[in-house]
Amino acid sequence: MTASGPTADLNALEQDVLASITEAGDLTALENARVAAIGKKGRISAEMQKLGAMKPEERKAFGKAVNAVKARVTKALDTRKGALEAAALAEKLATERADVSLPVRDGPETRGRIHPVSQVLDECIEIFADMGFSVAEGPDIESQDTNFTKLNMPEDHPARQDHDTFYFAPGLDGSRQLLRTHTSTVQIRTMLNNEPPLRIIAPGRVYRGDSDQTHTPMFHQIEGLVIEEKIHMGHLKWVLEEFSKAFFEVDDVEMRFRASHFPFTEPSMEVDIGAGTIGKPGDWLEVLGCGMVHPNVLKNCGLDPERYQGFAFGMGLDRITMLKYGIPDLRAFFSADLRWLRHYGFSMLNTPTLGGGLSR
Ligand code: 2U9
Repeated sequence: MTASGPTADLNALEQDVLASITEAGDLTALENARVAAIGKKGRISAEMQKLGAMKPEERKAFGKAVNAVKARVTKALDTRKGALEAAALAEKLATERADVSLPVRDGPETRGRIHPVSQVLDECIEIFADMGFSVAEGPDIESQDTNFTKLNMPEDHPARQDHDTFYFAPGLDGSRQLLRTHTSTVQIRTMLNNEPPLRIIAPGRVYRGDSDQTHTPMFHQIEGLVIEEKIHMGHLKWVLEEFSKAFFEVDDVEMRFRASHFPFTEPSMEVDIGAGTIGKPGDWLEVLGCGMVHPNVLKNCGLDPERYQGFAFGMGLDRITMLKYGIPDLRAFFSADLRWLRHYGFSMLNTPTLGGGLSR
C-alpha cells in the first residue's frame, strides 16, 4: 500500500530536503538548507504548524511522522556539517604552510634589546644550573632579623652601619623593615624552610645608600650557597674556578684567594682573577667574596654545625657584566638610554647556552 495524503507529501518533502543537504557544497550553503528546512519559516516548520488545525487522531499520526522527518533531517544536517568542516580543515592544512626555517621578520623581536645585566644573569644561571644549582628568590623588603641578625650581625654589630641601609618607617610593633642590602636573605629563608642538602644561587636586586661612579643605590648581586654533610673549601674553590672559566669563556683562569672577613663566613676570602682573562695581563680584578658558612649562621637557621657544613659566595652582577663586556660606567646601566642599550644590549634571539656558546 502506498501512502497518500499529507504523509505522502511529507515523504516527498523529506527527499527534497535531504537532497538539498547532500548538494550543499560548503558550510554557507548548508546553513541556507538548514534555514529553508527547519528554520522558523522553513518547510518542515510549516508542516508542523498545520498540526493545530487537525483533528486529534490525524494530528497524532501526522505529528509522529513530521517529528520523525525533522529528526532525520537534523541528523543529516549534523553529518553533512561534520564532513564539510573536516574537508575545510583538510584544505586549510594542505594550502596554509609555515616555513619555520625562515629568518625572523624585522620587528620588535629583532629590534628590541636585552639589558646586559639580564643577559649576564641568564649566563650565570646557565653555568650554575649545569653544576646542579637551582635558582632561589625572595622579597626585596625584608626584616632586620633576616637581613642582619640571622647572618651573625647582632644589633650592635659595626658591619650593620657599613651597609648604608634604607629603612622604612616603624610598623605598629615598633619594628622597622628595610630594603635588603644583600641577597643573603634568600639563603637564610632557604635554610629555614628546607632540609639539606642545599645547592642554590640567589640573584636579585639589593639596595644600599651609596652613589658615585662605581656605586648606585640599587644594584644586583648573585650569591650562592651549598650545604651538605661533607662539603669543604676544595669544593668551593672548584665551583668558583669552573664558574670563572665558563663565564669568561676561557680554558684557564688565574685565581687568587685572599684572606678577608665577613660576619657570615669563617674563614672568609676575597677572590681576584688574573686580568689577562679580559685582555689586560699583569693586573688582578676583584670579582667575588666567599667563605665557609659561619657556625652561628647555621645554628640561627636550625642546622647543627657539627653535622652540616657549607660554603657561600657573593658577587656583584653589574660589576662582572662591566668586566666581561667592557662597559665603563655603572650609572649608564640604569639610565634607560636607548642608544646605550642598542650598543651594549643583546638580541633576544641570542639565548646563552653552554652548548651553543654563552655570548655568541
Ligand atoms: C649565607 C651565608 C653566607 C655570601 C657572601 C660575600 C662573601 C661577598 C660581596 C661581593 C660584591 C657583595 O655585591 S658585593 O658587594 N659579597 O663578598 N658574600 S660571602 O655569604 C653568605 C650568604 C648567605 C646564609
